[in-house]
Amino acid sequence: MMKLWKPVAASRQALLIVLLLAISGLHAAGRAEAALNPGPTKSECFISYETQKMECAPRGTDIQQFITGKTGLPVRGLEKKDTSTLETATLSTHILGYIYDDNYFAGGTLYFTANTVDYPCRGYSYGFPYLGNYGWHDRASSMSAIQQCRVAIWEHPNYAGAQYGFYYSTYTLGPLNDKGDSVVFAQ
Ligand SMILES: [Ca+2]
Repeated sequence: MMKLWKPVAASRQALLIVLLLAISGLHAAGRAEAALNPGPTKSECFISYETQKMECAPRGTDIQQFITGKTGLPVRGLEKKDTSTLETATLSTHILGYIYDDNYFAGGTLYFTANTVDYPCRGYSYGFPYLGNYGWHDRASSMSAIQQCRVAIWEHPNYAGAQYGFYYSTYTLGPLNDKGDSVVFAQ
């Protein structure tokens, strides 16, 4: 028994060290990935047309409360499916639509908003001239608009180069997949 004990103890110790090394390696890999891919994948972000600035909250935050907290206005348009019954007549922050990291409306999501009394896009258009300002240079792969809006994306900043849209929603950006730099929401 004594002869067997030492080798077993040694191999257990070795196994423990290997496990610890593996775990610390996984942690290091996780940190590296987080450093390379910051922002929207870890959070919910919206861009206000009025300020052209992006505000982000940790993923899982109530986005309606978060946007209201930033704009000081009630939020309309988060009800993605039924847009016909939305009430207006008070100044509100309206969701215009979304762009997504991946095809089929998946992955990181970026919200776009505008403050208006009426339905947004009814006679108005809302431009966001450079997605690179928000970490979305050549990144979007699908997009959707809500209420009475449609959305288009352009290859370059300031609505230059190839255009894809306008669409109410599109699960692909076709030739502009991972190549879009500016968007407009309009009727
Ligand atoms: Ca993408």
